[in-house]
Formats: sequence, structure tokens, C-alpha cells
Amino acid sequence: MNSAWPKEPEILFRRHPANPLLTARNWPYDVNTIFNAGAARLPDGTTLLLCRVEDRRGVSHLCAARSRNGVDDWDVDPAPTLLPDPSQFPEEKWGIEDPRITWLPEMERYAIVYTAYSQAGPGVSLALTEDFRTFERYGEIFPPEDKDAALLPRRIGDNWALVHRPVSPQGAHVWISYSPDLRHWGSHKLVLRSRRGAWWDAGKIGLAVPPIETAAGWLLIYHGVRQTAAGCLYRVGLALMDLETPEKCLRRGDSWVFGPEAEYERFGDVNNVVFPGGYTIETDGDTLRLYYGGADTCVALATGSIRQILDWLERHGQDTKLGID
Ligand code: BMA
Repeated sequence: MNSAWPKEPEILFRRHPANPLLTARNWPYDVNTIFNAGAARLPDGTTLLLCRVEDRRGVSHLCAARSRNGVDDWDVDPAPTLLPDPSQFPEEKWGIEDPRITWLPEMERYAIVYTAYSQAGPGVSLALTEDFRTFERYGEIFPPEDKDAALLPRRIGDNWALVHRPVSPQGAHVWISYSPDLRHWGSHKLVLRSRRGAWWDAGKIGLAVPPIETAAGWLLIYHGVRQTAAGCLYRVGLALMDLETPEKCLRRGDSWVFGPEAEYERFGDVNNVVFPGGYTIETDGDTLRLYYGGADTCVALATGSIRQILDWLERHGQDTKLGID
């Protein structure tokens, strides 16, 4: 057989047999759906998922679930952990969504970057926390329309770096911006363009989980959206950014590496969506646990090997700055 035309796709992410891990049925109070969680491994080894919870008005808030093994026996906060606060932050009027969590060693706190859904559209907001019980809100750091944002865990040179996805009439591409203090942002650079035409990531792309630092570069797991006659298809692809100049894309995979296949990914409030928002790394330093929303209705888990993912990018990635369009 010609190895250039393999019969089977290379599997980089394997679904956990316990999927879906969390649904509205696991919730201690009445909600519509649970999905799109950010993730953190706490110092005692506990996995914390900060889930997006949509109430029966359609407005979202965030709620924490903790588990010793990151798979089952979840201890869900008995009431919302972080509610929209439109009296102080009017940009949160229609809810807060899709958190991404980064531990900042310099601040000794977690940064939660989330979507604030305002009457002017979705923007990017930031809060810091030590314990996921009390939060210091920084408010909206990027105005609408912007979302799918996460902080890098350390400064690049003197500045913090935020990967995000502003939308312009020219498209929805991934950008990086820099700040000395997490409040004032500038030096905006285009990182990764959505492709065009028939591509799986044509039109709209966005950062999935916070960039993962590896010896080869920042591993960027992103989602791509394809519009079809039956609605949108959300899939996941890979890119690699330079460690000290993260706006520089070193490699970008052509094909998606994870897409909606299981029933809980194909059918839900929004069909055909896999939407990773958080990851943890197992103690072997290689096994990646990717937590993702399925069909805007549940939280699920897939695991992969960082070594294998980087090897795939080496073999299949295009050596390109901005990708093919
Ligand atoms: C995106 C975000 C996600 C959602 C996805 C599919 O625009 O709003 O929260 O999972 O659409 O509906």
C-alpha cells in the first residue's frame, strides 16, 4: 500500500470510556446544560473543572467541579462559583462563558480568561484567583467582538502575552497581544489565519486550550469551524509557535485531528461540536488530558501523548507563517 494514502487516520486523541464525564444530571441545582470547561490541576493533585453552565434563561455562569482522579466522583459546588455581575461589569449582562485557566507562577494565582457576553457582543474578560472561591475581576480586557482567549503562563521578555480571536470583516483569526500589567494591552500580532474555501478551518478559528509549553515551542490546539448546509462543524487542529516569539508560527497541521464522532458530540443543544477549553498533564509529563465540551451539552475527556502530537506536527505540519488560504 502507498503509505502516502493510509487507510486509517492516525489517532492522536482517545475518548475516555467514562464519557461524558459531566452533564446537567450531575448538577446539584437546576440547569439546562454543562459544557466548555477550563481545567487546572491543584497542588494536592485534584483536577478542577470550571464549567460553563447555561441556565434555563440561556444565560451562562461558571461552576467548579473537583475530582481526585479527574474522571469521576466529581464534587460540584452547590451553587454557582462565578456569576455574571452586570451591576459592576455591564459587559457581563448576557452571561459569562468558555473559561480558560492558566497558572501564573509569578503571581502565584490562576488567571481565568472568559467570554463576557454584552449587548455589544462577546468580549474577553479576566479574573485572578488563588482558590476558585474568591476572585479578583480585572473586567473586560478586549472589547467585542473577541473571544477564545488564554494567557501564556509566563512573560515573554517583559510582557504578559494573551492569545485571542478578534473578529473583523476580513475574518476571525488568532492574534497575540502583550501587556506589562495584564490591564493595558498592545503590540498586537496576527498569529494564525483561518483558511478559506473548502478547508475544515475556513472562516473561523479560535484557540482551544491555553498554549502548552514544550521544548519544540508552544503547542497551540485550536478549533476550526466549517459552515455546512446542516449547520456548523467544530473540529480541532494543531499548530506550533516559537517559544520566545510566540506570534511566529513554526508549523501548522493541514488536517483536523479530532472531530465530532461520538453520540454526545454529534447530538445535543448544538449538534456536531467538540470544543476543548482545558487540559492537564499527567505525572509522566507526556500524557495530555483534553477536557472538551460535546455538542454544547456535556463535558468529555480525550487523552493524547504530547510526544506523539509533536511528532505528527513534524511529519504533517506545513512549515508556514500564516497558513494556506
Ligand atoms: C462558539 C462558542 C462556544 C460554543 C460554540 C458552538 O461560538 O459560543 O461556546 O460551544 O460556538 O455552539
